[in-house]
Amino acid sequence: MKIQAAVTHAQGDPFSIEEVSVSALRADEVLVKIVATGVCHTDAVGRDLGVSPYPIVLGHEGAGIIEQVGENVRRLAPGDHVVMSFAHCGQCDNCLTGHPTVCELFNDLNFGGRMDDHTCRLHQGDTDVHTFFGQSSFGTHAVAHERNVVKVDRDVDLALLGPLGCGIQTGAGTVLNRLKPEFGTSIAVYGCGAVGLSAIMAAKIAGCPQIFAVDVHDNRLELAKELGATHTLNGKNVDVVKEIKAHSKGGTHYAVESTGAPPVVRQCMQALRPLGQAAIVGVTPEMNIDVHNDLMAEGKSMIGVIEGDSVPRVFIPQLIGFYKAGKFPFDRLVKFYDFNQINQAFEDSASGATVKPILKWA
Ligand code: CXF
Ligand code: ZN
Repeated sequence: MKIQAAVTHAQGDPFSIEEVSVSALRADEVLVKIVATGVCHTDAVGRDLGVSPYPIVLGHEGAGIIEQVGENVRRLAPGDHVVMSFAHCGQCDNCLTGHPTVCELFNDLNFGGRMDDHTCRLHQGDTDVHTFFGQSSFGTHAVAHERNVVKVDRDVDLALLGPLGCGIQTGAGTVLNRLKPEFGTSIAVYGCGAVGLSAIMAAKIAGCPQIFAVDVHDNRLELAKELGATHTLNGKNVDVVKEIKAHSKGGTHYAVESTGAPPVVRQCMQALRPLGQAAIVGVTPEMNIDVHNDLMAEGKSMIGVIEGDSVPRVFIPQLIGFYKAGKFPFDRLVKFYDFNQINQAFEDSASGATVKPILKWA
């Protein structure tokens, strides 16, 4: 079949909406008519840094309606509302023990440009067009392995839900699935984009009485406060480590670092109390840390977390439950754009004008 999709032809090229052909479904795949799809920073990385082969259709926060299922698919049926998440093999030890975010084939399946059988599902004439995160949701339709597809309630606006498949589960899952702060413990969240703000909402759900939000933009800090931060710190104006230590009896129990900026990663470690744990979720360039002073001397730990250590088919319905109960108002982060404003949506994401753009087909 033929679809319309935003194609990236070469590294750094703007998106161009073009006709693309989709090969027939394989037995374990589903065809999803995309209603809307979120824009994540990793899509900009895919466009600009050559992490996956070109030409490619990016997009990995798709939400839509099942249009067709392969012959082995029993769990999903045409008409189901779904969110698509990251690809994983489902067979390795990490997948089988409930940690598909560290699937042995994670990089291959999400960034390798091909589906799990190593073929390309998308083409333009004789040219292979590569896929991203096993979905390529920047199109009118997307094909995914049924394993990566989460059935969701019909009584929630489907257009809102795509970002649960990546950015939002990354922030919320890091707190609720990985750090699991004990009731009464404190947390600091560095960076108030979609990931950081989702971590703040999750920390409120977990019952953290002190939630420190750190950013360099006052409007983000305002929003952080409305979503649950008890203290906001603008890193441009204050000594973040000193302030956090002063207001948290010597440092927080937990931290989530979402900026990926080395000086902020260091601050995040220094503002932990002894035995504190920091989850690193921002992609950080190679950097040095003082292992003795920042980690060992005070029994601290630094944990890498991908996609909130989530099992999407378990965690995304839980997040929707919190949203319906008014405890997880992630709709406050989003702004809708028509699909053909895709380049504008990326500009607004990069400038910080929009926290979480969502592209919607008319
Ligand atoms: C990514 C972040 C970088 C590592 C792979 C997963 N998550 C989403 O965009
Ligand atoms: Zn993402």
